[in-house]
Amino acid sequence: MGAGPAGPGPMATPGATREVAFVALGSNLPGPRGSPREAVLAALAALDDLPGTRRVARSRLYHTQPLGGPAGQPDYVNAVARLETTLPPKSLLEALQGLEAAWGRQRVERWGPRTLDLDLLVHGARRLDREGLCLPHPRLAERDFVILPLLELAPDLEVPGLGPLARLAEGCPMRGAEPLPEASW
Ligand code: A4P
Ligand code: MG
Repeated sequence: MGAGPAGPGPMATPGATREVAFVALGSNLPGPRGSPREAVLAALAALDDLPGTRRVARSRLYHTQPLGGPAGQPDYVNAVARLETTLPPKSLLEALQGLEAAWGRQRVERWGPRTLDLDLLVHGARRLDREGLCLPHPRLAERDFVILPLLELAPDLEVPGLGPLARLAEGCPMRGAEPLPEASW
C-alpha cells in the first residue's frame, strides 16, 4: 500500500498536489513474474507501492488481439488502473519504467512483444508534448484495449484536450477486446 490519504510517501514532495492518474498495463510474453496474466496482476499490486501513490481502482483484465508490431506476436492481456499520486508526471513515468525493467522488459522493436508495458494515459489536467512524455497518451483514443477498461473506471472522464471519454469511445474502432473470465481477475 502506498501513502494513505493523510500524507505523501517516501520521496514524494511534501505538500505536492494529489492528482488522479490512469495507467494502461499490457503484456504478451511470459517473464520473471510469470504469464502475461500473472505479470499484469502483479504489476497492478505494485502500482500501490509506488512512492506517494495509491491505486484506488482497477479494471477487469482483457484478452486482446495485438495491434501493430510484428506478425504472429501473441495475444495480449490488458488492463487500466486508477491512481492517486503526488508524483509529478515525469517521476511517475520513471517509476513505471522501473517496474517494466523489474518485470524483464526488453525493448527490441517498437510495438514488439513485451513482458510488461506501462503507459501513462492521463495525469490530472496535464497536457505535454515532449520527446519522452506526451499527455494524454497520444494513442489512447484509437485503442479498444485502453478505452474499454478506462470506461469501467471513469465513464464521465474528460480527457484533457480530447473531450469526453464516452465520445472518444464512440469513435474508437472495436477490435474484439474481451474481459477474461471473472476467476482470472
Ligand atoms: N512515452 C511518451 N509518452 C508516454 C506516456 N504517456 N506513457 C515514451 C508511456 N510512455 C510514453 O515507449 C516508447 C516511448 O514512449 C518511451 O521512450 C516513453 O518515454 P516504450 O514503452 O518504450 O515502447 P512501446 O510501448 O513499444 O512504444 P509505444 O509507441 O509507446 O507503443 P504503445 O503505444 O505503448 O503500443 N496491442 C494490444 N492488443 N495490446 C497492447 O497493449 N501495445 C502496443 C504498444 C502495441 N500493440 C498492442 C499493445
Ligand atoms: Mg509503452
